Amino acid sequence: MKDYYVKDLKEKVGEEIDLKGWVYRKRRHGKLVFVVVRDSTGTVQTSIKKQNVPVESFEAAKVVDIEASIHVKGIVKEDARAPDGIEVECTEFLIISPSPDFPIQEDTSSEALLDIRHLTLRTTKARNIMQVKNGVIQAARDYFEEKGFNEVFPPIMVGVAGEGGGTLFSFDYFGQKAFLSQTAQLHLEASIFMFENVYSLTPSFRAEKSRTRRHLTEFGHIEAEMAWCDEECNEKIEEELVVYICNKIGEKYSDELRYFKQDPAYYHDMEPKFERITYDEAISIIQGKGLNIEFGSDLGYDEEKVLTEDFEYPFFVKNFPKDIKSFYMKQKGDRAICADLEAPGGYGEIIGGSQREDNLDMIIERLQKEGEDIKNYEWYLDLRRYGSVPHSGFGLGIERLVRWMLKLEHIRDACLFPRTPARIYP
Ligand code: NSS
Repeated sequence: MKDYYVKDLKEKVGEEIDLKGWVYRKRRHGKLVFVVVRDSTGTVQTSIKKQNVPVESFEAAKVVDIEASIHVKGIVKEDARAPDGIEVECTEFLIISPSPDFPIQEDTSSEALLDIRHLTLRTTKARNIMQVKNGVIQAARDYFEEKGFNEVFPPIMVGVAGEGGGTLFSFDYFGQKAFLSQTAQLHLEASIFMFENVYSLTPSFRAEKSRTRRHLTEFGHIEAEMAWCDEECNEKIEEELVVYICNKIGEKYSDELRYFKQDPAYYHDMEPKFERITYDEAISIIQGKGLNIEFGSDLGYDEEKVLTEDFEYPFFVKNFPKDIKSFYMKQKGDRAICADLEAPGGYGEIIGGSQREDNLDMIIERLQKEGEDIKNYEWYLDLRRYGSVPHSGFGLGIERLVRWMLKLEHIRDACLFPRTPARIYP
């Protein structure tokens, strides 16, 4: 690893340092070459003057390519003209590995950038997004840790559909049909009998054909499940978690937020006081905006877009008709005891949560209605047979949250290597 990182150089004025990184930009003025060096923490200008360096160093600086890896030695100087007020005056300039014809240009199209995503990751935009995503994951873990939850690692290869047969990726598991997990929920439900309050961070998979700006076929899923917890308690945990994450990002990632023209104070000062509206109210808001949605339909991309556009903060939509919701949700009359958390400004759903059905017969009836083979669910049904307790939980889509926080055009940008119906490469 390195001795010096760009972000620390401001404190090293007058000192001799050595810096490893990549060429971000380059300019030449006769006997002087300026190379802006990029590392994981930022960029800094270095100057290579012919009279200050060995001949080979000056020749190397003259020909070095954008994104070549380099190792420079020099003295940190104050320089009012440089972006951070400092510059490294080189005494030595070494190319570690060249980078002829680096394929990213200012005008490279977004599809072409995705084809070379392995190289696009080096851009400031990608770095800033991934930095915030890392902060989101860290903050979520901190929240759960503070609340006494245990993290568990549920299986990714499963034998049951958690979220309906329509979006399952299936594969052959030594002669048995198996699936990539759509949700950790069912296995988290089993885990509450050990830990009471549990959470997991896993990839979830959905064979969604929907090519929207917010659907992926593989996404990062933060899921929690709590014993002895009803809908109110569930919403409180969801709200606290989202606000905790937003506060932390507002506090620690203000530069990244500003890069995306977001006000850190909005996130930093957010409070856990999200509005709650009913499904019926949501339908009338959507109808009032001229969309033709019937009572009893689920909210899709367009509906959520208009529903959320005038809200300032995330809000819950509660009490969906039970028939459009999952088999495991507790029923109350013709409604499910559930709530989706919607992100404002047209971004839409970021969390799906519910109180779980504890009536064994009702679960069996729902599964049969959906054409599921009860045999595969016997283990899940056992959870209701042996010491069942009232419990609730939810799932938060990490890329959806990041997309909303940074107002990204497309959810793909919030993925390291996005997976969509049209993309498994690179
Ligand atoms: O289908 S969900 O609404 N709910 C569940 O999977 C529950 N079984 C979670 C639970 O209670 N443990 O998905 C939860 C969230 C949803 O709100 C989105 O934020 C995200 O997962 N999600 C997605 N993100 C990106 N792409 C796709 N296709 C996607 N589907 C769901």
